[in-house]
Amino acid sequence: MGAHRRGFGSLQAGLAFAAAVALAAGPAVAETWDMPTAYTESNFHTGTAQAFAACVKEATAGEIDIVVHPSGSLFKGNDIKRAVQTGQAPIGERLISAHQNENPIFGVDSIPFLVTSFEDSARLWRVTKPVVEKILDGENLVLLYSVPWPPQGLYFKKPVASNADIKGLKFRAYNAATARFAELAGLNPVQIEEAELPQALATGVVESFLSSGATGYDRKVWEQLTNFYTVDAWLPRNYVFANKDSWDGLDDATRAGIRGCASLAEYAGYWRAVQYTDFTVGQLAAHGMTVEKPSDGWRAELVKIGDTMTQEWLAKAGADGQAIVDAYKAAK
Ligand code: PCA
Repeated sequence: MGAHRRGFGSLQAGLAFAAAVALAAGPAVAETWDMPTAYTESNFHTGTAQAFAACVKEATAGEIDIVVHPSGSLFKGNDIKRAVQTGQAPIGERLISAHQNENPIFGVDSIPFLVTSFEDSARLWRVTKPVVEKILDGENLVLLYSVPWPPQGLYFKKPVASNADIKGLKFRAYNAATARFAELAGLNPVQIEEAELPQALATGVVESFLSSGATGYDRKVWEQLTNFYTVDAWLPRNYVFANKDSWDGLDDATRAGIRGCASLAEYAGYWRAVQYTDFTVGQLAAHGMTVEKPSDGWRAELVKIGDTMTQEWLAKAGADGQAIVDAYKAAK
């Protein structure tokens, strides 16, 4: 146990420690694992993380107390992976494709139109997971679970019939793929964390973006925007990872308990995402937004951009990338 950090010296960690000592409940000392995440408290990924935390507490008889810190409140989205790698936090959650500049494999879930449904997302993850696990292992990280976001669509404050209608609009990007998409579509991308999206929309820093109905709902974007196009461009994923030293310091039973909770979180989170999709898209409409599919002509333009991005990704990701795409297609 000695190797793990005990939270951030939080009162909670202190109390848990004191309680464990005072009650002499067992040989283990309760340990707080602060878990930074990037997305809002009400988001379904955060709900999944909280359920995972409750499960872990139960499975480890209170030995590991995971405290979820949403909305980039402990570490900003961009800093979470590094914080966990370096042991500043023992566990964290992040969008996998946010790291595609480090390794193109992390961007496989953001190749336009490769995956457009939850079933395909699950199939792609099955062939990607061992590769991601191995990359993380080389980065002092242990992969615990991964849950997809709902399909990605486009948000605007006017009706759009083709790329000509969106030329020059200020566009919020959340990873390299969204930024590249924007460039190819003639939009002006700015990288902005989901936690800062409401502010960026309210102040006019951005006026369009590509994301899920879930994020539009979580961030009440009907306050500024009017149109959501269900493009189903891709389904990016979040993953949850632990610091390897923290992980290696746990005994076998504790690790097995956490693994069980991670499997449950991956399963439940997937179905939570499926359920949240219709609910949130329905809520956009209920708050006055026009929700529709892109016209055939516009979709053809978007698919062409997707083809360019697919070629670019394959060129960057090389044989490893091609192997994942081939295995995914063979599994279909
Ligand atoms: N929401 C996140 C990533 C993908 C999604 O649906 C975001 O907009 O940052």
